[in-house]
Amino acid sequence: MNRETTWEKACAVLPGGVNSPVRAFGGVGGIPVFMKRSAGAFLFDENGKAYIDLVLSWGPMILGHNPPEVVEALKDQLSRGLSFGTCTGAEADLAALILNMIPGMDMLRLVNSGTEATMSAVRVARGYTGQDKIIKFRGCYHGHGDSFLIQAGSGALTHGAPSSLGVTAGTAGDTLIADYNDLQAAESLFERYPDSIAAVIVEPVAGNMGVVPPLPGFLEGLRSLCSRFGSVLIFDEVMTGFRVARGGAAERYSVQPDMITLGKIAGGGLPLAAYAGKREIMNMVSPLGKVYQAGTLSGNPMAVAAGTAHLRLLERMNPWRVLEEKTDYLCSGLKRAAEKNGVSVQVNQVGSMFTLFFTAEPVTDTKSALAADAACFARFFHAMLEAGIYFPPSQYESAFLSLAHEQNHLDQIIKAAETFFEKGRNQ
Ligand code: KE4
Repeated sequence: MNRETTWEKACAVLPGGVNSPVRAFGGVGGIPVFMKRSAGAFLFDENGKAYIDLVLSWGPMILGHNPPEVVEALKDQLSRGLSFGTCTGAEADLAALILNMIPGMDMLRLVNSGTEATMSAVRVARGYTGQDKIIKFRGCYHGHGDSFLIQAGSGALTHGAPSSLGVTAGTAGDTLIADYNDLQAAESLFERYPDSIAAVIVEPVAGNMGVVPPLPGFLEGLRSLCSRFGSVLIFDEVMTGFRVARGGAAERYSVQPDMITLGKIAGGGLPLAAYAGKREIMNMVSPLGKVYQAGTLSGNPMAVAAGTAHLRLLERMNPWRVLEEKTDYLCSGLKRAAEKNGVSVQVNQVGSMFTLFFTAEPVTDTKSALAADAACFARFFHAMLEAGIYFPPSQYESAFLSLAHEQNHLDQIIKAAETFFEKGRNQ
């Protein structure tokens, strides 16, 4: 069956042919590639063509696809059962492992997606403070919970609906918006609503408008504002957790939030996420407290087995320095190739997450990200795809490296990019 036929079949039964909008190639045009297998640094399409994978399931596969230790742990759990809906010792062990890796959190609740984690964290913050409003930042994406689909990033930005239909005015009215990296704007919101803000939720490194690092003082400033006004500071580390450092961005930037949300890498490729907090906050969560949150498959044995094996492997391999060196090498190679051919690019990188923006101006927020030449990115994306390299299909997403990406893979990416830039110079 060819790609067009498969696409027609998918479009007949799935809205836009996909189960998540950003996979639909809407940001780059064309028909998505249907992948059938993964291994190490590679994805393979239905015709067996190999692609160096820079999406890595949107972040989770930091050690490369299908780490043998994770696969073995799943096979072992398979022999004991798929899902119980009961307490298990393993879920408590995983919670303890995660709490030992991230800074300053006392308890956590396992859930099934980053969206569940962020929705729950905000509900708990509202229950804990008795306040209704939250502050989020333009271009940040915290999953598809109603409160977050206002000026959101990721697929919402890619598909031109940063503020989704179906979100009630009441809900939207409780979400206050400031520009990312604009501490003054956040402070003004606190001064305007001094006793109403339950939480600030922020991607401590933005990854959903493309990668945008926090400017010096931004995270520290949010910390002091939340302390001053008695609001909960939530670091949404679904993407940055276990990615930019062992303890995520909280460790990398030495800023201590009150709650942290996690996902992606935490599940080792299976649906598992978590929200964590200081004890006095997490004591609000049912059945201890009066903030309700639940889930049939929360902490299910298969996802817990994968997440536990993945994080234990990360602890043993301690890959963060090597990952950063690989990404430094790749990003400097891309910059050099573009400069050599007179192509203006910004390469924003934190650890092993990065984005190539086609613009001469620094990208520090949504406005400057939107000013980049997304049409040129689309041409770049397809040139790379043709060359067997799978970048995220949107200018407003992060690319990732894994431990499985070898030097020759990085050189292949740089060479393919150089060929594109050369053509760009001659166009
Ligand atoms: P999920 O509900 O997709 O597991 O997580 C939502 C989420 C929350 N917070 C951050 C910082 C995130 O990046 C995400 C999800 N990231 C997108 C990629 N930018 C997931 C890909 C998709 O939507 O298909």
